[in-house]
Amino acid sequence: MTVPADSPIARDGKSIILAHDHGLEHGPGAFAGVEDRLDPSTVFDMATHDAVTAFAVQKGLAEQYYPSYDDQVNLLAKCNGSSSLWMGEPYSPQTWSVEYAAEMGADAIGYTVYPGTNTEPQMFEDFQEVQEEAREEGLPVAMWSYPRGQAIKEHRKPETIAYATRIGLELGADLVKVKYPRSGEAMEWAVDAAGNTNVVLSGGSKTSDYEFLSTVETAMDAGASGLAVGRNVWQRDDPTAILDALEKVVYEGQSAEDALEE
Ligand code: FBP
Repeated sequence: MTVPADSPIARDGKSIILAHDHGLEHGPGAFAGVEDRLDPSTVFDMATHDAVTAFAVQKGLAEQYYPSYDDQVNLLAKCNGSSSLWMGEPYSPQTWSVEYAAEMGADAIGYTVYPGTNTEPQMFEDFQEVQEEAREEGLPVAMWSYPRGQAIKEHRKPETIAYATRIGLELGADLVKVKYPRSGEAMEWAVDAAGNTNVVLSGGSKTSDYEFLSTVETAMDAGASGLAVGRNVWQRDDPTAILDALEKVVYEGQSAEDALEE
C-alpha cells in the first residue's frame, strides 16, 4: 500500500513529518544550545506549522501534550524506541500498543526496524504484529528502516539504502524512512526499490540551511515523498524559517536556493 493523496499525514501525497523522539533515542544532550526545547510544548508549537503533516513522538509526550494540540497537529505514534544508554545488540522494543495509540487519536503509526542485526528476526515479528494491528485500525504505518549490525560497514551505501526501502515494501509499510544515501542516483534506486511505498528522507544531524535544503531538493528530484526530520528543524534557532523553506522545496518543487532567497 501507499499513503493516499488525501491522507491526513500527506499533502498531495507528500509529507513533512517532524520527529521528536530524541529525548529517548539520544538523551538530553541532544538539547545542548536549545535547552528551552526540553519543554515539549515548544516543539509541539513547531508542529502546528502548515508544512508539517505529522508529528512523531513517543507515548509520554503524546499523553501529556497531544490533548492540547489535537486539532492542530496530526499525531504519528512512534510505537517503539530505545535509549543510547543501551550498549547491547541494536533492538527497539515496543513502547505502546497500536490500540492505545488509536484511542489517543493517532493518525499514523511509526516503528523502527534494524535489518542486519542479530535481533532482526524478532524485530520483523514485532513489526508484523504492529502492521496488522494498524491495518485493523485503518492507520498508515511508517517504518524507520535503519540497517545496522556486523555486516553493515557503511550505513549509507546505495545498496544498503535500497535494501532498506525494499524491506519497507516487503513487510507492508506505507511509508519508509531512510538515511540519505549521499547521491540523487542512489536515492532514485531506493525509491524504485520501494515500489508504491512512499520513501521519506531522514533529516540527520544539523547542517547549514543550504546543505540541508539542497539534500532535500536532490531527494525530491529523485522521487522521494518528503522527509521525516528532527534535529534539522527543532535544534534550529529559527525553526519557522526552515519550515517555510522546506514547504517550498517539498510541496512547490522550488530549488534550495530559491526557497532561501524569498
Ligand atoms: P533526525 O532528523 O534528527 O535525524 O531524526 C530522525 C530520527 O529517525 C529520529 O526519529 C530518531 O530519534 C533519530 O533519527 C535516530 O537516529 P540514530 O538512530 O541515527 O541515532
